Amino acid sequence: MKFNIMTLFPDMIKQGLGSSIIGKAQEKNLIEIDTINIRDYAYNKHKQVDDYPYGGGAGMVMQPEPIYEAYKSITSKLSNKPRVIYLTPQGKTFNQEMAMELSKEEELIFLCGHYEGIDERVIDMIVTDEVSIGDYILTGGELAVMVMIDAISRLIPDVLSNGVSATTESFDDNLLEYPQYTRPAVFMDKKVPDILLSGHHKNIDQWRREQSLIRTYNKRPDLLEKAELSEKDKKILDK
Ligand code: 6GU
Repeated sequence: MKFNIMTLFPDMIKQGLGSSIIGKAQEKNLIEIDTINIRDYAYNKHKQVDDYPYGGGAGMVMQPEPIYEAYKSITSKLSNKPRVIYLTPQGKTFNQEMAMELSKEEELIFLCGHYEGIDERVIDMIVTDEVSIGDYILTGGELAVMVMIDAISRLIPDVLSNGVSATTESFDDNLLEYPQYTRPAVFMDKKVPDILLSGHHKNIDQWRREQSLIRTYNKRPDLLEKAELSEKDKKILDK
């Protein structure tokens, strides 16, 4: 997967995604993250990329030309035009389902806005998807794109070393994950549940399913409406 990010703050992206699992995934060429500095496509000698809003009002608006030129620099050699995702609080709210859908693309382009926004004409011309990461306002799209790239990349084969952990996890089937324990078996008088030390894998699986159901019921009951529940699951929840 290749991610192209149009931004005024490429260092923020490179730093934020340079370490840990996403950093390793780049080293292993499982993903490629290319930042395009919109300011490199400024069209006047002052490297200006924003201007006052027509009609007045507070703040500055990002001008269309540098963004369009940055976009052309990515796509001019491509025969298949990638989707262009504009990060905005006005977009559709990002979730696991969207992450799974986007992880199937070969290449994506992200557009990060700043200031009071972007001239509407260039949004109309190049953007295919508008995405928000939640109902609050950030200073720019950079943190949002980092959130999206992290969530998408961990779904790409081999990015997570443990092949099962991308699937056996919260939200995969709209249930929260069961509780986890590691050594020591007793910590400040608190014991690890006996069943996990029993070695009975079938009983352990059953206990974990129960814990997932109970947790989801207690912490995120809204998710249960979307979960696929067996008759046995329903009986557990009825108790
Ligand atoms: Cl994608 N951008 C900005 N600026 N603020 C946000 C957001 C995006 N998602 C939530 N808040």
